[in-house]
Amino acid sequence: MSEYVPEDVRKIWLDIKEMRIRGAGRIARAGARALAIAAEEFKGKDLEDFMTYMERIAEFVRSARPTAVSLPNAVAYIMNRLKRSRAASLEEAVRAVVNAAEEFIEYSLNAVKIIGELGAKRLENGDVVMTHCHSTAAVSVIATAHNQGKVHKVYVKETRPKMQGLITARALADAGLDVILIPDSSVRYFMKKVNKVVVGADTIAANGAVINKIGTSLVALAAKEARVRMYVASETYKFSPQTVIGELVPIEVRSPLEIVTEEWLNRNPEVKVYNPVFDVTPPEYIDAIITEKGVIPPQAAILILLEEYGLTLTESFIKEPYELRESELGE
Ligand code: RUB
Repeated sequence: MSEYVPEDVRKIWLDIKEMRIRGAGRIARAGARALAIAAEEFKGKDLEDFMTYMERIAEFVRSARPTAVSLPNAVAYIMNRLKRSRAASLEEAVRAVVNAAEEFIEYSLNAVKIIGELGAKRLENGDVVMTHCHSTAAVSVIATAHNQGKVHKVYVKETRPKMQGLITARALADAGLDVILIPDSSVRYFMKKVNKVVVGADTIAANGAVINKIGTSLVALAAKEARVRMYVASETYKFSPQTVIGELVPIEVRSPLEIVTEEWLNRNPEVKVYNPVFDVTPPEYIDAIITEKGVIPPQAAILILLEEYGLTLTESFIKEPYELRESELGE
């Protein structure tokens, strides 16, 4: 019983690991869904067994993509709600997990909409935008600004090796924008043709540094040189509480087989292939971080962290349930 992991939870875990589910927001929502499924599929009858089982499931879900902070933050949100529910029966405990997961997912989806509205205010009529990788939050900003008649043209970087730029190109073309897909290596060449950069974030550190898909820091460098404004769209659950206590954000390194074939590797045994998939953009390269709680300078990241997680950082990072502010939805 204690080793039991429901099939659907294993499937979500594998989908995250193998990047069929990807992007920090989607990963967090999938993690929340996995916890709800696990709770509903618990086979035992005892509340204490359930609590132990959920701890183990939480650890399992977190391990799917260990460097994406949105995932442990989503899991912590739900597990804290479970603990604080002081459930007196198994049924109450299951309900507490399912409710918290649904609440997190709803919050997360609304946050993306709010970010779209707030971010679009930073874009002006006639702006030409560049973006990198595929970020739902960044797409929300660009598409909202397009709906408001401000932005018509966007340069989308292909984002090797996994080519997430193709997903972005499709999404923004569907939203009605003129999309120009460009090679990663052309970022400096095209920077003279754009006047705003909008990207997403995997993780935001306490000092305002942004960890996002490899190549983001080069976009930021080129933007700074060309005096192009650089905006990062990020939900607050991507801010990393561990960085407040001095932890560094680990950078995920993936398989060389995302870059070359196995056959090529075997033919060239003396060549090492290294595939880090995120990089760090220092705060001084970022004009603003657009969150669902407001647009902040990167240096104010610590304020978001203190508001969200409190001054005392313990194993339980999230102190209060998120509150939705309907007025910011712009609907
Ligand atoms: C995706 C990536 C995205 C952020 C934000 O990397 O770096 O920019 O996760 O995405 P990967 P979103 O494809 O390796 O997961 O705004 O959708 O949360």
